[in-house]
Amino acid sequence: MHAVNPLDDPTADPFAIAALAAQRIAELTGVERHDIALTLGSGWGRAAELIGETTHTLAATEVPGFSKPALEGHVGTLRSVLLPNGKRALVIGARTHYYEDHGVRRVVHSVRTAAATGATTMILTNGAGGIKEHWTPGTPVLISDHINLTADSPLEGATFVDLTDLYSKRLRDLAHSVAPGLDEGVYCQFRGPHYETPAEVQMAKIIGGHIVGMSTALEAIAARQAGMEVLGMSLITNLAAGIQQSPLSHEEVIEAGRAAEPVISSLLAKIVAEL
Ligand code: 8IG
Repeated sequence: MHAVNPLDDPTADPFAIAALAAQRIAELTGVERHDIALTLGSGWGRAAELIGETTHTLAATEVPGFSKPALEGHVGTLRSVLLPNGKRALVIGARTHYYEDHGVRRVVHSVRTAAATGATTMILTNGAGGIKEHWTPGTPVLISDHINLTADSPLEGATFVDLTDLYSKRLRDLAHSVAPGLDEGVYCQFRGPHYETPAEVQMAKIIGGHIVGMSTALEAIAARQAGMEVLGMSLITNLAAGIQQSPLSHEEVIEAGRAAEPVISSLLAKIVAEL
């Protein structure tokens, strides 16, 4: 059985579906509004346990517009977490990637839903490749800006949205205060799902990129459109192709994420505690 996703109807209003999804989350959790939202990418999952008390776990498929995760290691759940300071976090463990080919509306639905639940801060995390040689696998990096190489946008029609300071300086400063020495870099979103060629990595470097990945930029744009303040963090699980001499393997990437998970998750929890 393949359930129909309402976002696949081109005449549907994606914001109305996000509002429905938020309403469903409120019904299922009894939590009227969430203050912050976190999308936990590979390597970041444990942060869900460290930031506070999970009071409700929903299968993403219970909420309109969400779909089953395509990838093992990506948990298809939405959690409502009560933070020690009394705030509420919506933890999104169900990312739809652009390379899944369901269209950009499905990619950014979780972000729009988070905004519709009331969240004003969006924390986007991912596993990614590093272009700076001193970033050994397991290094967390703050995203300072992005280059969107998908040639796509979540904005539809003549919707002009300013992306200056998209990755909030205020939140980056806060992260630096919690974790002195945290590095920053410009995130390049490629379509994937193949990793880059070494020549493409050199291109990314020349145009100002430091991190290569397959998510986050499109999500960040949607978050800005929704008026949210964005914090982006990458876990460097591998050096990008050609920067590291050995071929990239998905298994190694998963393993690097697993090894770094306790450290980076507690780092993220410390940042969330300061929000
Ligand atoms: I984990 O090297 C991870 N995700 N595009 N390139 C791209 N995405 C990634 C990489 C990488 N590593």
